[in-house]
Amino acid sequence: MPERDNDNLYAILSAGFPTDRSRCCIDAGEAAWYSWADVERASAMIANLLKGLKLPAGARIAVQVDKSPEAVLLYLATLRAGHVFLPLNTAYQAAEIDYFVGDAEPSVVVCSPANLDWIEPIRRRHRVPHLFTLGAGRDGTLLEAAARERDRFATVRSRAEDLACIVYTSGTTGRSKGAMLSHGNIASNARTLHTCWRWRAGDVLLHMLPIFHVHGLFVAIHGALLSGSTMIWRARFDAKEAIGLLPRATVFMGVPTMYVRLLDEPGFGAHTCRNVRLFVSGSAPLLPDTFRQFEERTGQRILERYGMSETAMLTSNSYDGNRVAGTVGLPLPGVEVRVVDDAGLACATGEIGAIQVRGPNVFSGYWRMPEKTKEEFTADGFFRTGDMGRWDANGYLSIVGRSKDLIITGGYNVYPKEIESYLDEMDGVLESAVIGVPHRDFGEAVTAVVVAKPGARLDEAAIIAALKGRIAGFKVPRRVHFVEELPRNTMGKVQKNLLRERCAG
Ligand code: MLC
Ligand code: AMP
Repeated sequence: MPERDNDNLYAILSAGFPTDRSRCCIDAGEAAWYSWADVERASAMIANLLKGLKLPAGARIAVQVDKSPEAVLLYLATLRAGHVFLPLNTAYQAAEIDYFVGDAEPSVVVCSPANLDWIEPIRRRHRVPHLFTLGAGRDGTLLEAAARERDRFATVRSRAEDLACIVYTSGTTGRSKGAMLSHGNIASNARTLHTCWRWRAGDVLLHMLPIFHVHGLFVAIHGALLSGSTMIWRARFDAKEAIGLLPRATVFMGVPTMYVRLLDEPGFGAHTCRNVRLFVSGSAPLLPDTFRQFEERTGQRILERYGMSETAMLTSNSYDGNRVAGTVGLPLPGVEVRVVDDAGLACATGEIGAIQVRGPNVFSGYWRMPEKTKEEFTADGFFRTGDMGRWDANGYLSIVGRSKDLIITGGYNVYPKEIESYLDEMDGVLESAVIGVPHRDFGEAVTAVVVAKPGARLDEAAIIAALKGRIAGFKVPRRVHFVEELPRNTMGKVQKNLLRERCAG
């Protein structure tokens, strides 16, 4: 029975589970098939395991595991037990994980069995009390331990303002910040999208996104759970596999790279999408050309929406009305979005300004960074997104750039400063600048421009090789260019726009 008066996100999501619990919730092919009853029971067992650890209030459960249905169960169990879920990108390497564990001070770390060798020393260094493993093949110590637990669990009562998740976003200074999202923040967004995108019983979501970011974890999964819809579950995106599975789906969500890759497949067309009622794109700009080609090939207009880790979703193109290429649509109900000039005054239609937002979905602040949090909010409580935008005459928002120095590659964010600091540490490097240049597949490609120390001989392949294995692969520059000096303005600031022009193409 749905629980009343409990703002725990799991309690809210589970109110949408179908009455017939024997139906399919997660269909991961031969790998695994979970009914709604299985999801309830298995998440209860993991929640009991967590409860037995007697963790302090607000304990963080840091999770870096390969995508699997069991990883979702761990997420739901963490919510049910009233702890804080902290997902981590599987591409992160030791130095990156060391930072997150040191900063978040989790009580539990869950990692892939394959990574145990290098995660164990990190756990010891930061004195994390509990470490479990969870593999994509239902292996690892987490499920072994949970197998001994009861399969019923009364979901902990939570208040809307209680912390549910910490999602780390890369920081402009190179230091990642943990965005603190409450049960209420996430639930309000889930309910809004459920209504706006007309989720209904009988929908089938093809889920091919990673689940360590808000797109795959919140936007996609919550819509399916709240409407009692089946998820066809795959560990990663593969265009050919997607074409085989799409005829069974009614909803698909992806980053623009996935749409570009689908269009590159000659076998992709209207027939593939015959049962799909909604294609959603987000996390990076969808080129109008991709939107148009997609419509030509399939007859479907992709619905583009805009959001971020700190806020979940903010705007969406219309479900029933117009979907306009190159725009991210209208503010979602209950979300205030404004575009302001340098003086903080509202911009006129067509005028470019900074995007600021306020609403029940907006996070409360950055983990243990009160000063940074203060800087990012205005006196009247609007969050400064760092994105630049403009309204059109119909109230549709376009994102035209970013005030933050950020590269988005295939839907992943890379902050140049972080990569520059690794480059600058290298022998023979005097200084560096990292930029994003247009890339057909990834939208933007991370590109480094390096100045060598006098007499030093540097090599592109050697620099790339030195970075691989130290940082996540998507952050490693695809190209390294060498210059005599970096172009600077009169204030001494590197003119990245000039570098972007020179390195494009
Ligand atoms: C992988 N690689 C990338 C990359 N993904 N390089 C640049 N940008 C990326 N996004 C690199 C790998 O390191 C590897 O390098 C090589 O490409 C092949 O790796 P792969 O794992 O086989 O790549 P692939 O599976 O093809 O991945 C591409 C992708 C994936 C687009 C499917 O990146 C992806 O799933 N992106 C989605 C990101 C996402 O969910 N973002 C949501 C953030 S939430 P090498 O050198 O080893 O060969 C958010 C808020 C919001 O932004 O609004 O939603
Ligand atoms: P993240 O910090 O990973 O959550 O990334 C959020 C950022 O992704 C936003 O601040 C935007 O810059 C960008 N973003 C998300 N959706 C879109 C979109 N539809 N179009 C353009 N940029 C987007």
